[in-house]
Amino acid sequence: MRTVKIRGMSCEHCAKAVIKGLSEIEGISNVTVDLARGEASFEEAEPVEESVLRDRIQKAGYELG
Ligand SMILES: [Cu+2]
Repeated sequence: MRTVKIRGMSCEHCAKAVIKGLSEIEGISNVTVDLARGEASFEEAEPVEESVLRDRIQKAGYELG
C-alpha cells in the first residue's frame, strides 16, 4: 500500500473527489482517504509515477504533497 499527502481536502465531498480521481488511474485500487491526516492510501498493480498522481489530484481540485 502507498500513502500520499494531499493538500486542500476539507470534507467528505473532497474525499470522494480524490478517491474518484485516483481510482481512475490504471492499476490503482482500494483508494481510501484520511481527511484528518490529509492523506490518501491505495494499492498499485505497478508503481505509478508521481507526476501522474499529481495531475489527477490537480484535476480533482487538490494538490499532492
Ligand atoms: Cu470538501
